[in-house]
Parts: sequence; C-alpha cells; structure tokens
Amino acid sequence: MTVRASLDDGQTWPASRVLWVGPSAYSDLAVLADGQIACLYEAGSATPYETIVFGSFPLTSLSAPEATEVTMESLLRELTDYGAIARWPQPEFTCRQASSYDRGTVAPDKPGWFANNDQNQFIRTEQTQGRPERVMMDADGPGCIVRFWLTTDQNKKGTLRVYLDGAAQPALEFPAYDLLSGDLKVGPPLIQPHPGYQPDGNGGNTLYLPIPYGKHCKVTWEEGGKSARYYQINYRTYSPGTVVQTITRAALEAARPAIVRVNNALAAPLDNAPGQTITNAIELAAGSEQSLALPPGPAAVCRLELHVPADPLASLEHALRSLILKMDCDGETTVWCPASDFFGSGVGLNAVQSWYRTVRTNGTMVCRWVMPYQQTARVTLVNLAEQPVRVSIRATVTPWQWDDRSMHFHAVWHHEAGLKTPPYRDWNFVKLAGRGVYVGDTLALFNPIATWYGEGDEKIWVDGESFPSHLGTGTEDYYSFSYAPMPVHQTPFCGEPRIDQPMTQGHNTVTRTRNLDGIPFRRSLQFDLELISWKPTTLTYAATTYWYAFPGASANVQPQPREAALPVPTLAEAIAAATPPRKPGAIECETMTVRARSGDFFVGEQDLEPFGGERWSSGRQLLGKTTAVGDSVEIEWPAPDAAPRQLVLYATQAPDYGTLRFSVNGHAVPAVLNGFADSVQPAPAFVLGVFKPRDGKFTLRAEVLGADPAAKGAKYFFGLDCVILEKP
Ligand SMILES: [Ca+2]
Ligand SMILES: [Ca+2]
Ligand SMILES: [Ca+2]
Repeated sequence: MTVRASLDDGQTWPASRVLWVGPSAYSDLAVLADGQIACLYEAGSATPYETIVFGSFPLTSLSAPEATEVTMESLLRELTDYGAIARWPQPEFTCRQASSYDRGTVAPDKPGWFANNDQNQFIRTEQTQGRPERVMMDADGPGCIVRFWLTTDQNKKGTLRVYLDGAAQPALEFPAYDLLSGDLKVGPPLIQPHPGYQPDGNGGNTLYLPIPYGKHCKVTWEEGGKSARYYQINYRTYSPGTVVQTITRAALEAARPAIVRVNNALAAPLDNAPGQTITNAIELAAGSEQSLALPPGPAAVCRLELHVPADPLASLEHALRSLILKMDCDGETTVWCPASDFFGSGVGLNAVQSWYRTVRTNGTMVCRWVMPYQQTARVTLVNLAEQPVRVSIRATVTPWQWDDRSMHFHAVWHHEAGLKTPPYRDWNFVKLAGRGVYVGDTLALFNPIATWYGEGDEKIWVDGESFPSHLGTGTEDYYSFSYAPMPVHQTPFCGEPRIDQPMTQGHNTVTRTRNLDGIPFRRSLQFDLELISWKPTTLTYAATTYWYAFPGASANVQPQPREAALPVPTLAEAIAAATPPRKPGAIECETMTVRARSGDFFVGEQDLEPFGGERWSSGRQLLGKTTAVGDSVEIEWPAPDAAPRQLVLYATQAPDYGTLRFSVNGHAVPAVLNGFADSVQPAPAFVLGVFKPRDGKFTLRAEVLGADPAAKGAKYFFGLDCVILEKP
C-alpha cells in the first residue's frame, strides 16, 4: 500500500510513502483533526484480506524528494551502476528515438508500413548562417541523448552539429558523418566503431556517451555530397522541473577521468560480486526439474552463473535449448527461458563478452543483472530433453532495500518456426502490460538459405501510442552494427555472438541490452520487428526479451516447453534442404575431375543461388575464369559401362562468358557454344554427339574460341552445369 502525492494536479507523482509492503487492497484516505493523514486499508501477508489496518503519518513525510541534478558525471555513474536500473527511474523520464526511417511509413493500415528507404530522411531542412542544415532530432529538454547510432557509405563529407538550449553556435561538431572524428574524442566502447568500419569506406559507429541538455536539443546534418546516411538517436526526456546540467566543453573535460573509468569498466566488467553465494551441482534426469530456494528477502541476486559441461552430451545445442531457467520471485514467475538464449548466446555455446552477460565456450554462462525480491525467490532448472544433463548453478545474493521503486527482473522467450516471408510482417517479440523498464533482447534465428535473412525495423509502442516512438532503420542498425552481414563481434551492450555462414545461412544470434537507453513504460510496451527477407524463405525466430517491472506486470508470451524441446536444426540440414534438385540422370560438371588446363586461371565449383539456383542441376556449376582465346580445360568422369552414349551438355550463358568449342575423348565436336547472354541463365541443351568411352571414362575438353561482340567484362569465362548420357 503506497500513498503518492502530486504537486501539479496529477501530472506527475514525485512523492510517495510505503505503508504496507505485502498484499493490500481497498483503502480510504482522510485528514485527522491534528492534521495527520490517515489511511484505513485491507492488508495481509498471503492475501490482501487478512486484516484491516489503520495508519497515520504527517503530511511532511510526503514532501517531494530533494531534486537531484542530472549531470554528465551522474549519468556516467548510472551507466555503470548495475543496481540503478532495477529501480524505477528517479527523476522520471521517457525514452524515444529519432531516426532516418522511411517517412512513407505512416500507419499500419496505410501503404508504406514496411517502406524501406530508411536513409536520408530528416525532420526538415533549415538555413543556418547561410548553410542548409537537415534536422535529425529536435526535442525539448530537460533531456539527454543516450545512444546515437549512424552509418554511411564511403562518402564521409559534411558536418554534423549538436545545438543545445537554443544556442546559435553548436555545442558539438562532427565532421564526415562520423562520431569518431569530432569534438568528443572519446574512445571505445563509449564511442564504438562498427565491425568493418573504415574511415574512407562503408560503415559507422555508435555513441553511448550521454549528452545531457537542460532546455533543448537539436541535431543537424549539413550534407557534403550525395550519399546514403542512416541514423538513430535515442534520447531521454525528464519530467518538467528536473535540473539537467547541459554538457559544455568544460564539463566534458572535467568528466574525462570518469569517462576513462567507464570505458575501462565497460570493456572488462568485474566477474565477481560480493554477497552470499548459493551453489548446487546436480544431474537433472530427462524431463525433471530441481529448485534452489534463495535466502529470504528483501535481497537481490546480483550474479547468476550456470555451468553445463559439454561432455558427454550428444548435442550441446539441444541440451542448452531444452534446459530451462525459471525464476519465481515473490510469488510470480519472472523468468522462463532456455539457458543459452537467456545468456545472449542463442543456440549453443557462443562466446559472449558484454556488460551484463559473459558466456565462455567451456560451458560457463554468467549474468550480472540485479534481480531484487521482497520476500522469496527460487531458481528452478527444468530439463525438457530426453537425456540427462549435468549442471551447476551459482547465485550470489546481496541485501537490497526494497522500496516502492524496486522492480523484479523478467525474461521471456518467444519462439516461432515456419515464418514465411514474404508477405512482409511485424513479428512480435513481446507485449507487456504493467509498469516497468524494457532493457533488451536476444534474437536467435535460423535461416535455411544462403541469402541474408533480411532487414527489419524495430517498432516499439509505449503506453498505447498511435505511432511507435521507436521506429528504426534495420535489424543490424538496431543491434548497433551496420552493412550486414558482418563477422561475429562483441561490444558491451550489443553483439553478434553467432553467424554460421558469411551470408547468414544457418544459425545467427544478435543481442542488445539497454541501461541508459532503457525504455520506461507506465502501462504497456509492445516490441515488433519487421520481417523482410531479401529472398523468399521460411525462417525460425526465437526472441528473448529482458525487462524490469513492478509486481503484477504480465507478458503476452507464455512458456513454450514444446518448442524448447524441439530438435535444433543444423547448418548441414539447411544446406541439404536448400540445395536444388539434380536433373534426372545428371552427372554434375562441378563434381568431375579437372584433368588438365592450359594456363593459370580459376576452375572450380560455383553456387548459383544468387542467380536463381534451382534453374541449374544441384544449383551449382563448374566455373572457369579463363582469360584468353585458346585457354582450355579437360574434365573427366567414369562411364557407366562400355556402351556408346549420346552426350548432352547443359551449360550456362552470361554477359561475360565466351564462345566455346569442345572435343570428347579427342574427337572434335563440330558445333560451337555461344556462352553470351544478357543475363546469367541456363543455356539450351547442347548435343555433343555419340561417343564410346575410352579407358572406362569420358573426357570433355572445352576451349575458348572467342567472344560474342556484345560480351562485357571478362568476356572469356565459361560455366558448365551437367552432362546427361542418353542411349544413342
Ligand atoms: Ca522502414
Ligand atoms: Ca529498413
Ligand atoms: Ca550442376
């Protein structure tokens, strides 16, 4: 039972007093003759209806708390304070995002909801001292930029400016659409270059250094050439009256030691925590579960570690997906999640090195989220697999002052297989009802084809908004990298711990956690991610979402034990399933022995998937990057018997392919194959003639005769798909 007071006709409720920490219900407030406030209410320890309590207190005990000033240093402290995010923010704020999302997106029921020109979009263009400046963000304070992500192509000309509190001169300036090169001069991870970033190539960076402002913030871009500019700016807006000290050069310089300290802390989080440690090592039989009761509250789990030895498990990936981490705090189930997903690894054990999680490939998985509870907490491990699993658990618990700002930590897991795209859709991570702060997600997805799984903007709806206050620009942008696909990488708040193949065929994991950029919600939050593949495919998505909330909050995502127990598909299965069928009776040229070649050039297998692979036998061919007239290649394959056969060749035509002549077993073929076509396509069947095997083999020689007058580029390449032997 909490009494709150408002000083602005109910707009905000800055003052409060907890009267009863257990369940409570119907209440009456009154003013007593002596000026005291009285409250009569129902209350109890197990249910709210065990007793009726009369309490009184002086009005002065409800006065608003001392206004605390928000400064660069206070924000840096908050950034590395694990416990801060487990309490409802004080001072209160909202978190929103400005981005270059396609402005053709206006409403779910209007065309353009999935519009994907998510670059070069601005609020407006204005003239400042004779320069055209495009406005990226324009927000009233008191507030703070808490994340600034951007990327561009190799043209890095132009100037980015941050104007604060209505000043005519920018407080900060960044040349070259590059936060690494401007006024801040702050190293990683607070300003983090994206993997693959080159100063003069494609790529960008992400800023996590807070940029506080008291009254107003405007960010502009003065273009320097035609280019693709993408951006996302996350910013807090504090309750009116909050004192926020606007960043100045002097404040930035004064904060340098703190910035260095924060950078060091983020890069190497301490992997121990003071407190009482509770451990248990168990062998969990198939289909069984075991619980570990934590010490009575109020207390908080500040470190949780699981260790699963890989040996002698048949499939570690399956074992970790089927091993469920469940937590119950104060009578609510707050966590239900497969172990490897919970720790940000996705499917299997992939190294994770981040502020909140560490996963080592030896089977140790750690999280450092602070998980407060008021009275009781229990960690349960459930083994949904058909095999036993050995697991040890280690929870470190510290005292926690449970107050009316304390929240429970939650994690839920939403899995869906058979996700066909197209059609384009918004795939829901989670819908939350209640009051809390959204602090991150892990997306583990399985892509069966060798084409990037695609592009999707996050759409985050807070407290029933009619338009999402976070509308992003693409999956990789949300996860703070750019120009996907990218290699495996780690940063404190974002990472990509798993990518099976450069083009994302197989398993992929991306993960992001939030602290300063956590999103408070007062009534509800809905997180959707667009599903827009580059090519039609059927994906499997599993999203783990992390959030803090007051007791009573709920999610639309329910435990999915059946899905967690499913066999985990493998990359090999994806490749097999994605391989187009062979032509009946085909002998694949790409599998034949290359017996001889005339010069030094590439001859080898080529995956034709980018060209519509199923149009070729097995979707693959033998590609020759022959360079000149007269270059030749000999390939051979065993004959089925000694009988003569008619040989029919299936080849490929392309804009840069040459003209070929052939011989089989030393006998010239009169017809010539013109390999040229306007696009990459299978050539019509080419009859080589009837031949007898020689030494139990057929040998096919292909020689570059010339090039079609219309041929482009290399001009003399060739491609051979397969040969079919027919009865003469
Ligand atoms: Ca879009
Ligand atoms: Ca997009
Ligand atoms: Ca082939």
